Amino acid sequence: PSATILGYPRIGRRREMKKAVEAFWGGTITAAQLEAAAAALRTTTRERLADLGLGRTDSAIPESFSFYDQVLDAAVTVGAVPTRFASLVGIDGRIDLAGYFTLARGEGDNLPLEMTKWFDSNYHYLVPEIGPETVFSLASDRIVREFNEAKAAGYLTRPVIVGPVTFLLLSKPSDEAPAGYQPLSRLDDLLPVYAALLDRLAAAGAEWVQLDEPGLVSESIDVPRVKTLEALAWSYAALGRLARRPAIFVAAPYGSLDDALPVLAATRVDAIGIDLVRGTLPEPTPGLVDKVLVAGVIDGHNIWRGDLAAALDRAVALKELSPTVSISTSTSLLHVPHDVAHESSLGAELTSWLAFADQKVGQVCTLARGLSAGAAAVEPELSAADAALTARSSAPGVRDDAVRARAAALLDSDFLRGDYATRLAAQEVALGLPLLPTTTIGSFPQTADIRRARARFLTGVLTEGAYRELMQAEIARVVDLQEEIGLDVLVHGEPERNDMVQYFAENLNGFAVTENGWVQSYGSRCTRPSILWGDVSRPKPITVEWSGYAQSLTAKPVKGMLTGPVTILAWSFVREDQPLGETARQVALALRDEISDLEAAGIGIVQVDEPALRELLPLKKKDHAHYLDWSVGSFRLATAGVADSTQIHTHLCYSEFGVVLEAIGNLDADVTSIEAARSRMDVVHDIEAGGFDHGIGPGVWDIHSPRVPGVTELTELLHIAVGAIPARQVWVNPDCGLKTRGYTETVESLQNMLEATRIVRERIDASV
Ligand code: THG
Ligand code: ZN
Repeated sequence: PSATILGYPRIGRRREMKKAVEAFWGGTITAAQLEAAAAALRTTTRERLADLGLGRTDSAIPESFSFYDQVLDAAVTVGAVPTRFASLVGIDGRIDLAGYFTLARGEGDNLPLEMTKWFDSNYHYLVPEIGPETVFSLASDRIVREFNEAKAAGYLTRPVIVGPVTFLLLSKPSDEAPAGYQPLSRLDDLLPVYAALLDRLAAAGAEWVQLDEPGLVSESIDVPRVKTLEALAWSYAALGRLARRPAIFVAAPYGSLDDALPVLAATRVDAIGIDLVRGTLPEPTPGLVDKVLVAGVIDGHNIWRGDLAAALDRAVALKELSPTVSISTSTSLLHVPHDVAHESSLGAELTSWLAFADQKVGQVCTLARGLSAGAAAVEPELSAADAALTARSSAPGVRDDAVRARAAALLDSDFLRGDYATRLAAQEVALGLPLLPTTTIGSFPQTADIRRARARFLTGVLTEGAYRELMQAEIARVVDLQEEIGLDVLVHGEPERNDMVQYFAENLNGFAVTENGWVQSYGSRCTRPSILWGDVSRPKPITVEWSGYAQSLTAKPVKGMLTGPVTILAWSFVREDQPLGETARQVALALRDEISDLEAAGIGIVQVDEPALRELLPLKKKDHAHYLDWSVGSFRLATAGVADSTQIHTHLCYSEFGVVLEAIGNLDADVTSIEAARSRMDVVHDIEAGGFDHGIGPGVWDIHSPRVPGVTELTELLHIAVGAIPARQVWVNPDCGLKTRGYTETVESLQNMLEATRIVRERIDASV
């Protein structure tokens, strides 16, 4: 096909799939009804993509549907079900829909597959578990059935599956695997299953199959590069020589293939997808001239309409390397919302700068015409995009001279606090906290009442004054509760926030929020990323009133709660017309003012959360230093304006701290809370080895499950912490915010946490 996309959103324009899947979980619809809803969505998607210009019968339309996650789909297709879930597998080796969801969500004591971030996106995939006991087989024909379903409706579509190399690179060793086990060692056993699948697809009439291999683009996985390249060569030599197979399209989104490109070019694959948005134009490479090159020139990861003429130029340049070039998106469109036309409140101007999934499909088709018939044939579309870009560059708010002047005048000293020993002494005097201070991460459960009040305020049923009173009543309740439980550092509970990023986006200049711009985060869960389109500034204080109110109710310190610049960027759609570091500085300056106002209002502790610090870490090691420089710098810029006596906290989650441990030290926060309970405090040993000397709160309660941790368990975890790290550095807190928890388990768990702290404090006192 001359035009294609690597994948399309699968949650539904009105989040139909989210609703259907959750209805199935809740028992209100049957598996057959859920299958019917999914089939209806796939039908709508194919029709829509054909209407937008993709070919109906030339394999241009990808079959990229998933009920939950594409990596889980691949695991189930090749029969990689962990032993603890063996009972879900029928005698025919298959797993039904309910069993599939059990792998994703767990059941009783059987924990689900682990969830982690998909490359440098905000999408989470499920981590397959592979060990010597894993028996690979073609255990699901869902992919073949979906192809046949399309065929019956008159479409020749292109099945999509995660490729074998990436599948094993993303897997982790199973519980049964010996130490040092590498899932990649099972490649020879896995390839026959992919071969069998390709044979079945060819028999069904598939002309092309898409194997997603983003694992080739990333270096941040602990397999030596040579091993990855060997696996790549071996896999596609094996699949390439199959007697009966569809043409093979290997897609490599999220960056440059680099040294993997010559390896791939030397195999018998028929097409290679090259990300020309994140990656660069490849050098002439032997073998490439015989491949179809799929030019990923439309950004699948962001929502800008962009420079269409430049995108066409890149595709034309690719034609130097092979005569056969197709136009595509750089990644699956999974990362962007469905349709700009669903937004009514963004304003005509901002809307004209945007392209969501459907608009991007249109752009791909336009460029395909341009590539075959010449730029002149699509001149109106290219110049309309250019005009939008020109208008955008000079639109009010995109550039704010005051913001730029302030950023340009920053001095090195604006990024530096005084030395830690002096700060520690000043904070001891100012705060008077006990050994092993107890606190929470910030949010308390968001009850149905809170959500209802917000909805009523937004629709005008509640006045602002009435809404404020309800939120204040909630804050007062949460402060009382924390005093009763006996916590040392209190929080206001964040009832006023819908989402920790969207809330700040709504209150800062330079951001817009969407009404329907839902993007899948994991499973049925979605977020609505904000759009950061202009220079960022703070029209007025945001959180001061809420935190100040909480502080007025108690003699204990109340911790102010902010979201850090990196996380605000990571979970928004960010402008691409300036370096991320520059945008991060603007956000940091706005937060710096907020922190200064909090300080002036008597708040002596401020937490600036950066859960996404790890997520934006570039996939190539050579880019790490630059990223860590601006990301850590923006945090320091936000926080370095405070007095020595003001205590700065930060919170990070989503594990894999190893790679960013040094950066965590460089944040120079007085106290850092991290996720640790699920790994039984493993991370404290890294912290000990790293010589980290500031305050640290390894989470003792895994808040991701409703389970209440007992006093004995919590005491043991605290002992591990104070065994590895000097007790004067240790804080006691849960793993993460409590927003999604219920009150019953919250109160019980916090009470147990306080009791465990009392026991450990006593033992420490007795031993000195
Ligand atoms: N905020 C934002 N991005 C995030 C998180 C966040 N990305 C990473 C991580 N946290 C993702 N986790 C979640 C957790 C819960 C939900 C979504 C992502 C969730 N969403 C609701 C749903 O789909 O039903 C909708 C929420 C709403 O109504 O606003 O529960 O915390 N920005
Ligand atoms: Zn967290």
